[in-house]
Amino acid sequence: MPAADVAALVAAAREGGPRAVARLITLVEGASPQLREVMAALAPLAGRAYVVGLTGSPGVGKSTSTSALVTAYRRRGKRVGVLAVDPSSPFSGGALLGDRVRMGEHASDPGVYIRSMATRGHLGGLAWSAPQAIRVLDAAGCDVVLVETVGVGQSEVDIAGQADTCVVLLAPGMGDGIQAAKAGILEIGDVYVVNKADRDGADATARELNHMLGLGEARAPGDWRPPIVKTVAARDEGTDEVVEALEKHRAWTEEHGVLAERRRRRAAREVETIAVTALRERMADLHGDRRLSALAERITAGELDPYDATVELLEGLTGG
Ligand SMILES: Nc1nc2c(ncn2[C@@H]2O[C@H](COP(=O)(O)OP(=O)(O)O)[C@@H](O)[C@H]2O)c(=O)[nH]1
Ligand SMILES: [Mg+2]
Repeated sequence: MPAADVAALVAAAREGGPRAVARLITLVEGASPQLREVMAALAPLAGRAYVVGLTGSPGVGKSTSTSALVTAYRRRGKRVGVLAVDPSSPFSGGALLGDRVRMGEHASDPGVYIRSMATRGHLGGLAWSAPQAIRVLDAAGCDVVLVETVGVGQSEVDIAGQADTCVVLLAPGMGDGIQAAKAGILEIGDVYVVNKADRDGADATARELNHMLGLGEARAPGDWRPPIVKTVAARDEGTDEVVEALEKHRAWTEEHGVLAERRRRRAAREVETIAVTALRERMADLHGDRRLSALAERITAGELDPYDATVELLEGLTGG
């Protein structure tokens, strides 16, 4: 691909050009040679969007709920970005095909950007590319960015760490209650949604969840108590209550300095990820490198121990 005119792309994206937004995301997720130029151009524009993460087991209704939330925010006149990340899917399409169908109703809406990421095996993984895609949507003027991810706990994308507000979805009859404790979702949810409330067991799931959330109660007055909202996403029931809960949480995080703290932590983690990725790249370049074999020789000759050798090696790696 020929080099992109980054300044023109960013300007077009800010005007709401969907193709410019798509092209920018492609540039940042693919580690293109222009990645740094793009990120530098975006830096002063980002930080305005409200980032909402939605997570939960496959099939609980994340995509359906996301689509309903898009509709709700559009009704409120907000521009919305959607990032659907599925670290478990090796295909760009397969697992997300259903999402594309569900998101279909928003496809022609110029106030909505939808992007799927299923780039497993990418150097640095999604933890590396998701924040950059979020930043593009943010800079493009999205008021809200909804990030759908699968797989709480073992996910490459720690969505709780990437979002301003993290929504954990459950559904009755999926054994979620027991899984919840295991996967540690009781710590990450700012808002809990029991979807599929049209099915038996929704009240029991909500009760169980409430009980489990209550057990960890060591909250000071003024602390955030995650609400539990029951929804039927497939019929757009309860969506307004979810939006209300999100807005409340957002206001709370702003008031208590939590939002600023979360964003700082997010930035720190991002730098860490980029640094580790860069270091790993340089390590990979070392195979067959003379520096490494020279160190190895000194170790086998008893002149150097592996720890001192590592210090020497790392100094050489980071110096350049
Ligand atoms: N009965 C019922 N089914 C739902 C509801 N929300 C979503 N579904 C269905 O559950 C299935 C999985 O939904 P999806 O949004 O793809 O779940 P995801 O894997 O978490 O993204 C789909 O067949 C949806 O139509 C709901 O509120 N009630
Ligand atoms: Mg989905």
